Amino acid sequence: MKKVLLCLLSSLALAGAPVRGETVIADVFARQLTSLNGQWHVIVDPYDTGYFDYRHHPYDEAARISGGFALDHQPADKTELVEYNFDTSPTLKVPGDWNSQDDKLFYYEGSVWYRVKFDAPPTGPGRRRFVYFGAANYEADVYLNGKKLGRHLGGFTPFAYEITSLTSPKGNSLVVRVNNVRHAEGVPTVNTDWWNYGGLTRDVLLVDEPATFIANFLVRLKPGTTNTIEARVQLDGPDREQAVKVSFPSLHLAAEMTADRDGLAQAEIPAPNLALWSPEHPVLHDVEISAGADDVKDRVGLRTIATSGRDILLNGRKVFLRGVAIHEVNPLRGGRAWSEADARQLLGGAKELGCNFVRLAHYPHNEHMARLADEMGIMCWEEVPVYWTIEWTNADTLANAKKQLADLIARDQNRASVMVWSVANETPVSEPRTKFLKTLVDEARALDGTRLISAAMEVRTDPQDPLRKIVDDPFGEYTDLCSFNEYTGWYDGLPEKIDRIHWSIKYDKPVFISEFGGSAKQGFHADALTRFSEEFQADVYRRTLPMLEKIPGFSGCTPWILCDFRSPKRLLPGVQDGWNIKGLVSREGKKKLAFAVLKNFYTEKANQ
Ligand code: GCB
Repeated sequence: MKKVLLCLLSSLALAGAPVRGETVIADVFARQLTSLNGQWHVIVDPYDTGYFDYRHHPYDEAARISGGFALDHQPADKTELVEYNFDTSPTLKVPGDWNSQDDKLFYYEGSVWYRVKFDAPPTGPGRRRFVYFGAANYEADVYLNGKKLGRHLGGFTPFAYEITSLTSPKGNSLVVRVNNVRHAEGVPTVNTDWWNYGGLTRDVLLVDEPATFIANFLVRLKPGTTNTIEARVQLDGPDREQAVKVSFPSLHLAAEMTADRDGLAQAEIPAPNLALWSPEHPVLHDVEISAGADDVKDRVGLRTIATSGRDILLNGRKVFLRGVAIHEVNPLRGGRAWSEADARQLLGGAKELGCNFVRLAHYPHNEHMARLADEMGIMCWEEVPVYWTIEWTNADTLANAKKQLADLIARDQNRASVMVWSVANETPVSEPRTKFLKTLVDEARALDGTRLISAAMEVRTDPQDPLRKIVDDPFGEYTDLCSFNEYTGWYDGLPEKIDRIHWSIKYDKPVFISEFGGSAKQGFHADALTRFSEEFQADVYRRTLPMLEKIPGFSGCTPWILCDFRSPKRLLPGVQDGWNIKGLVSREGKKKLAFAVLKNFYTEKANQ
């Protein structure tokens, strides 16, 4: 398949501006699916030649199709100059980041055009078809048979477009321009301590649905109760005012309702003697939702999470969060984690440490993580990539962050394991920053008032007393947890300082230490004062844990971090070599000494 390059006006149909918006399809793995995963042809396009003409005008905006890689069909006129060809281009695996698949793309930040061909038997009357992307980092322009479906921003949340009337029985061409260039106004922005993996990093699926279908649903305990299930179902399609049924076969419970004009159906179902979800008993109940020709199944846990003074209460009982932070990377394979097997490996590591909690840092991880956490009995903190500096006064940046948060909540709101929505990490205190984050808190509470809201805040040191650590970030007024990252003994002094510090914490809330730790090169042994030795890192843990125990309201922690991970900011040759080595487990999967220190602490905690 070829395409015309050069900027010639054309009389062919338009690629044009976006023709459709995104559609929410929650619980996607329970749908009627055709996977488009596999080897896709790719064109690496550092100058965005397929996107801009030679005057640097986007072909999309000019509504011209000459040039541009969006189209993938034979030019009618064989005399046209064609300077690209998907068929003879190399391939990359989808899902997968490009950096870890091809050495030449290891540091690449730019555009890669992906193309897959697929057949699509007619949907039949009264059916609809969508193309669904689990995630694409960071910007994705999606075209089907030359028509633009839309542009999606944000590298870690799902999106779907309707393609019902756009597919042919044979030889459809789905083209995606994925661009991972960092932008000051982006979420995240240009500066992060993790690798900017680009590509179609999660599943790409065709989803077939009836004309009116169940777009999303929410099943949870009615707030303030443990004996009433609240169900909400959102329909999408032309016949919204129809009967909806929600049933829990193993509980012998069901409710029938009718959706309103907006497609929203709601019910409360009395449910006495419910077995509640907890890490010790991660009981999941089958749930079936049906509406007209559509039918979706899931397994959901039911539980309550709340705070009372300085305590975190799970199902009304005080709980200590024995956690660890995790990046969405598979250190052994290198690159982004995306599969259920990857999730099992990462959460298995947390289990082995004795964790009942994980912080999924610093962006939404793939859906398998929370699903598996539901099954394995691991509570989760989920986060959006509002990280370090962000353009706090930029309305588009705020809209972007809000959308990422809303899309994450829409995807994971039925996961009992998710206890915390985190709206930010280590953002510098200022009025515009606090206003920005407060908007996100309001958004999260409006969408889901049943989970704890937090953010990883920063600690400051008393200018008069270097041993006095102060937590008084004004944003702490708005969160349910008083969570902060603290690196005494690594970025601040030597480990012995840890024993001497004291705390002034403004908030009468549960105190959660969202990060602490230090770096160690696995296998490098020295005395406990030698930086980057396993002994140094173990000493940081040995001293930090008892110090934290003395903080009133200390309710849990997620030390930084389970596994070493690649970071372009970690450049020390022979030691870091492009890796952040604060992991308790190395890139070879080997445990460092600190692993056992934390594990022992958690074992004692679990037995208290
Ligand atoms: C932090 C950041 C985290 C970094 C870590 C470090 O405070 O939240 O993203 O990777 O410190 O290793 O310095």
